[in-house]
Amino acid sequence: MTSRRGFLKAVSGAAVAAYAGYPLRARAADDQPLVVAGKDGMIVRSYRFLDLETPVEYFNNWITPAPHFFVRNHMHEPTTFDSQAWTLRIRGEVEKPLTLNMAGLRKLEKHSLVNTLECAGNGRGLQNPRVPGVQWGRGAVGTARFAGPRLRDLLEQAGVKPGGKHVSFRGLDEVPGEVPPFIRSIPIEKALDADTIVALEMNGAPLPKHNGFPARVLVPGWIGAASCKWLSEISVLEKEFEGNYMNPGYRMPNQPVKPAETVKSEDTHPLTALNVKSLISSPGDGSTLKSRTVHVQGVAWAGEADVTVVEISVDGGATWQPGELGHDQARYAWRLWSYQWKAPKDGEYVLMSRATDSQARTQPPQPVWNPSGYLNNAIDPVRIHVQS
Ligand SMILES: Nc1nc2c(c(=O)[nH]1)N[C@H]1C(S)=C(S)[C@@H](COP(=O)(O)O)O[C@H]1N2
Ligand SMILES: [Mo]
Repeated sequence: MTSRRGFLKAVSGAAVAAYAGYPLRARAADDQPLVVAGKDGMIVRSYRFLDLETPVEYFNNWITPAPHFFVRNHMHEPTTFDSQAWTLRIRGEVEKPLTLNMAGLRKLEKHSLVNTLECAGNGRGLQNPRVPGVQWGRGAVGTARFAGPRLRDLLEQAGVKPGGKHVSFRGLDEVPGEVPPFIRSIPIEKALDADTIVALEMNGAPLPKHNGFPARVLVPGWIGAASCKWLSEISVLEKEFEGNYMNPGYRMPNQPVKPAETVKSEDTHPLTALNVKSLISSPGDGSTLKSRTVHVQGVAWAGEADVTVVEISVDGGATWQPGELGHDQARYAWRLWSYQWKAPKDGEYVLMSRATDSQARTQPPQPVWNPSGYLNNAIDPVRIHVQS
């Protein structure tokens, strides 16, 4: 937890001025976890490199509007956004290294898909004991329609050599000081998948700056970190990229570990697809309801798998009833869900939602603790007070 004083020290002066569009508006008392509301009601988790979280009550649409889409930056966003001068290089284990420009990319067939993007660290701040990193609550997730050419069409133009087994991406973000650049790779199979694209558009408009303008990779169903923003270079590699953001970053222990244990690198694996997970967007945690008729709603997603059922509990997890899934659906996209409930009497209730997917995965009651707080998909309790 960051105290108010600590926070004000951290963001005083330059950082605040740099993000003048994100004024400080609301904050908790000194002993409370820091919550700063920014532009469009977004929660500011970091100003140094902009990290914006979506308040859960915004998750009542299948498509998240761009101003409400979370932002996760590891470094400074690029300062120039000239899509005319912008080029994308393809190099490495290819027959014919290429440099494409925007016009070249627009000539390729456009593929469009709705994808739920979630940061691997979403829910990190809810892990106990606390681990270092951005203390995300629940809202480092969102769903958008992404469109652009298929990565495989680009790779086919360049001609992947038989030895090409992984594909790495580099963006134009500005690397501060000693920090290594944000480069990660994905296996060639996922790179050649018909749904992996170089996205030029989000929700029918050019990508917003914060979300990777003019181009980003979109690796559907996988952790957000796979989808490199401000894309400038694609390299075909013989083996997985070796760098900070592949190892030790974004890895999960093969076996559960306890907080004090150290984990050897060889006992870990890189994160790929997202977990099964759900959230209650309404009613809000801690809210008082004036009616006993309660409309519970939220979202549920499962990465590369499909959500099969969302169950709701109104008694703190003792009993569960199936909710109703929304009509909007697409592979890799979350489902809206809802549940109508009549509270038998006034009082305090604990609501929970629990999603299960086509791989028979279901949400655990408690976070599966890990040293970097990744993929927290624990069932989340929402406390309400009914006072009709
Ligand atoms: N170049 C670049 N790409 C990046 C990042 C970054 O810092 N630099 N952050 C990654 C992470 S960790 C996530 S979760 C997603 C977030 O995408 P968004 O900011 O569009 O929500 O972008 C990924 N792509
Ligand atoms: Mo992330």
